[in-house]
Amino acid sequence: MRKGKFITVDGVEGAGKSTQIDLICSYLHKKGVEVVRTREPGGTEVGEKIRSVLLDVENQEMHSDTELMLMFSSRNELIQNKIIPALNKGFWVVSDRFTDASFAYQGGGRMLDLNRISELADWVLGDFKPDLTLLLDVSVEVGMQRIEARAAKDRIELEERAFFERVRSVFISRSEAFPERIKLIDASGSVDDIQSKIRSLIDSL
Ligand code: Z5A
Repeated sequence: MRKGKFITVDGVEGAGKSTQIDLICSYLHKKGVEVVRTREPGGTEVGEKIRSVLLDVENQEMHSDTELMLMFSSRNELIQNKIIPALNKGFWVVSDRFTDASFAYQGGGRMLDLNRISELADWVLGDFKPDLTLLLDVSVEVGMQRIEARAAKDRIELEERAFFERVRSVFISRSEAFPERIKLIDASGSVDDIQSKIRSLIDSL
């Protein structure tokens, strides 16, 4: 029995997901809600090992289907061993990225067939889905400017700009296709303005 709520946060690099998730978790704590924070790929012992393989710049030859299946392998581990048990105990779960990212990055970025990704999603998730997805939307340019000070890029961050434009475009299409679940938030403004929009969506949960 699912007693807690499941919130996912997604968007292109530098959209401010980590920054906003910090604030979401402290907001929920203040309201007396017990929160489990996680991320994808990763979030479990096995998932973090899969994440290292996925983001390792040495793995340039990885086939796109392999990348997709590793994303879903990490996700399966996270759902079965962390998210569902936490929701059943009444905790809320906030995840930095989830399945929408596979449609955006592997479907949009890598141009894999979206129907095949849907089949995989059905296989791994069945009817399981987030209660709320916050899609933080910024232009690729702004997102890249925000993270350019970072020391090193991971394997996926090394992609060219057109890749991230396709990623963003699939994210936006999904928010239009699933407006009840995915709320697109203009994330180009200040951290506080974005957080206040997020809080009103969370309050409605
Ligand atoms: N991936 C995939 O391909 N398929 C999948 O199914 C899944 C994932 C699940 C995981 O990276 C990679 O895996 C990711 C997608 C892929 N690949 N790429 N590229 P990740 O999620 O761990 O990391 P990321 O996506 O690259 O996130 P990020 O770069 O850490 O960005 P962020 O969390 O959205 O941003 P942030 O760290 O909160 O903020 C970035 C900087 O901007 C920081 O200096 C902040 O202080 C600043 N910031 C934040 N908000 C603002 C505002 N509002 N104004 C100004 N500055 C701000």
